[in-house]
Amino acid sequence: MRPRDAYAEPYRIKMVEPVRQISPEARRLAVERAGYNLFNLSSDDVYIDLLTDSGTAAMSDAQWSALMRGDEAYAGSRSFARLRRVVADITGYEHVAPAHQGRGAEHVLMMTLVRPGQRVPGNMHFDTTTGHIVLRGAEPVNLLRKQGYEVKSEEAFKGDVDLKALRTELEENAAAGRTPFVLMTVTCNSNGGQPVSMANIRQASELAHAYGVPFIFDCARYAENAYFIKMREPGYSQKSIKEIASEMFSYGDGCVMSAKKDGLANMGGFVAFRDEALYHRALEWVIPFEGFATYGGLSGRDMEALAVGLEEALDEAYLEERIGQVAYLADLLVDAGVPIITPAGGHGVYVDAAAFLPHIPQKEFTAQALAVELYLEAGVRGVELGMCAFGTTDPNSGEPIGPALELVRLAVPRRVYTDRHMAFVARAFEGLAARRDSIRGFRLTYEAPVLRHFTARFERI
Ligand code: PM9
Repeated sequence: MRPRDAYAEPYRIKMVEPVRQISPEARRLAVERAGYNLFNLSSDDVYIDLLTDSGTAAMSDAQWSALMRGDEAYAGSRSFARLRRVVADITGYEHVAPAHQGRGAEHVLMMTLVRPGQRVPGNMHFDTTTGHIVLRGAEPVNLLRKQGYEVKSEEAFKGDVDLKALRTELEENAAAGRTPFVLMTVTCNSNGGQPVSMANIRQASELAHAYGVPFIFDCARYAENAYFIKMREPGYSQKSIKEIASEMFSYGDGCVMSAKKDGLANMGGFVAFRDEALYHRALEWVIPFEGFATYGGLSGRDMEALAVGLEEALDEAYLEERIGQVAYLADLLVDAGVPIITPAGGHGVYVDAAAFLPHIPQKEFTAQALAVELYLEAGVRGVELGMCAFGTTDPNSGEPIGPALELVRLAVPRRVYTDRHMAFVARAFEGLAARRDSIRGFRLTYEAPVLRHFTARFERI
């Protein structure tokens, strides 16, 4: 990767959205009202919003213009035809059904292919994916290579699946009809936006196919994954991002996408399959839950913006800037002594809350405590990815079981913030470090049965 000052943003800023920082006292009141859950904050009370990179991208002038040609026909929309062509061109999957966003696409996929009692293996499922598998009465099985769980590392592809474990999983379950498909998430969000190598994708796909099991991508951040392959995997440096993406998809049978990430759109998603019969089965779930086959919960203008965004996200200059900005924030944090997952992932920096606040036990929601304090310190909103998002309860003892990693993610929206915003975030951590010993943990006062982190409420211990 070139140094940050060897190039500049490959765009000019044409429009701005004012943000303001409210006072420390106003932040204290706001977070208290929110039950110490940053999802409950009003965005007006947030200065720099790193909650998610999903649906938060700045659209280009080409995307804004494309909105005007949106065809709002209920059936047979030409905007859908355009979106379908772009998706088929990138993925090679001709049979495309739009969905309102990623989880809509996941719902369709799980209802189409998963039966109660089955097991769905993958590198590491995202939380909504896990939720949909569980809601279907099946079991999500994360088979990330053990290197993927190491916080500090030089590994180039920490999103790779453990091929030996995948073989065992398939050996034990596929023949008995317990494996509906293998799901590969690129990049792997849950362990830090870490890339998956082409070699691993190819071998995992060969394994799945050897056991007669389809190989499906969760490709929310596939363009970022392709950029990492170009930078890091031997044999790919001279290939275009599109060529790398096409090779990747050639190993699969279909995909689900939250297009709010590498689609550079504010809303949208889709499922796409190589097999037409599978697509028709999926439509049985698209139509009742998402909408007719040619809009799937999206307006024509959404589909136009998405069709343009999918192509823009393949631009190498854009990807260099995007991934370079995340790496820049990571470098600033490392220089400030903040423990983070290294190497930095594609869409955000993941702070190791357990190492930053070692005095707060995981069952007291260490990462939640750090996320709340970061907001109080500077009005910066990150997101907890730890005990609240991924914790479970031991059915026998009733004791909480924490995930391997206790993280706060600082997700960087695409084309939205400048490097000075990043510098401000890093500086906020210096303030936090100075008073870290006084930071306390939380206990839950409310939790929903699935995806509890979106609506949980807490009180301070
Ligand atoms: N990811 C994220 O912030 C948005 C929800 S949590 C604030 O990382 C993958 C890999 C995702 C993902 C969402 C979804 C669901 C599926 N797979 O949010 O429904 O990272 O469009 O997508 C979020 P939707």
